[in-house]
Amino acid sequence: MPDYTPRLEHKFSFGLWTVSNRGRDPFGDVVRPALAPNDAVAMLGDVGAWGVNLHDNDLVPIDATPSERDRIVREFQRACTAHGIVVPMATVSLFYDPIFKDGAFTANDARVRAYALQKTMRAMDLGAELGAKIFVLWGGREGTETDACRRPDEAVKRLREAVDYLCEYSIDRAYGFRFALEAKPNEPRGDIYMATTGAYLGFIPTLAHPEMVGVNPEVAHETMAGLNFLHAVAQAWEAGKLFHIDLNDQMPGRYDQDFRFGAANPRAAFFLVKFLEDAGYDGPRHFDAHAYRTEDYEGVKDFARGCMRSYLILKERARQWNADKEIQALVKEIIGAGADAPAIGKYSAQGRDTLLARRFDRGAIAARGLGYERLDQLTMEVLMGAR
Ligand code: GCO
Ligand code: MN
Ligand code: MN
Repeated sequence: MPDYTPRLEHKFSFGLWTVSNRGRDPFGDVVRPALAPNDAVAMLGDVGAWGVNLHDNDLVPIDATPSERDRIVREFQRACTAHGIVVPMATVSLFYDPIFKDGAFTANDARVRAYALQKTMRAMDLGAELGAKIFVLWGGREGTETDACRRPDEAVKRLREAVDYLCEYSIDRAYGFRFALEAKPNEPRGDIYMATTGAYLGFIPTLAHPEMVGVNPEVAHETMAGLNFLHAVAQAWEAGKLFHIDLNDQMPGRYDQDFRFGAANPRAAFFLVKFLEDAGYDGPRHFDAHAYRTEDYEGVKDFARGCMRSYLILKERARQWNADKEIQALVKEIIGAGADAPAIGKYSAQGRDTLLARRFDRGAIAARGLGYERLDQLTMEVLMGAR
């Protein structure tokens, strides 16, 4: 029986806001009592997690005095040390306070934009103090209900100006942050700018310090839009931009569900875990999800353990898939098809002439069955534990 115990080297992290989620939704109030940040850290230590991530205000209330802030941070650091938990990522809440009702970096009121930068710099100070090296920016309120309010290209310019400014701040203070931009198509705004990970991958090269900026794709966010999350992750990985990842689960076309990792679509979760493991992604495996509203804090622990355990089970299934002789023979055959085709590679006059002169037997090539049904069934059997 393989061992599915989470270990520090697996780099499983949870947002402070995830295990502390109290189950409030637009239709009903909280169902769980408040969980103090230090108790959340104790819980994460207990379930075997490696890291905790936080928004500034998950830890420090927005109106805390500097001395209150320092005391809270000290006590939190003590709790992290006591429970063997690190802080790999920090972020900033630019969505909760009413001042952000029209967005933060893209808001029309210049005071809101300036305050958003000030708040983010302070959140970076906090993150750096806690040892975080990744800073996530999720523009939850950067969007619209009506596009009459501003030109969307103006929003892109404002966002660029803000990210450029924050890169300079990180350099100035020698924090060494890598920024991870997180896309979401909607919720809480009617539409959010930079709706997909791909949109951010197009935006990053236009920045002053593109090398400092990558993405933080989230399963639920591409899935809400009916997109293939793995394809977004793979594009980010291939571009060297997969700085962080938010794991959870979601049914397409629904509200933002934030289910336990693997709960809604284990098949998609399998291909994702297989990709991350095969590619050698070595960043945090961050669970940005929360327990069902039906649960008490014992249920929250079940939820947290379940996220990590499902990841490890899928990782073991991926290992099995890679070691399965029948599957590997099929893959080899599939990938090796057409070995006698003229090489493409880099453009050259000789290559061009060879390719232009080549005759292709379209009928014969198209007539060949590819065996993907068999391959997929074998994959499903690995996944379902039948092999
Ligand atoms: C959401 C987002 C957030 C962000 C978090 C970090 O849908 O609410 O996923 O949970 O990940 O705010 O910036
Ligand atoms: Mn989310
Ligand atoms: Mn997220």
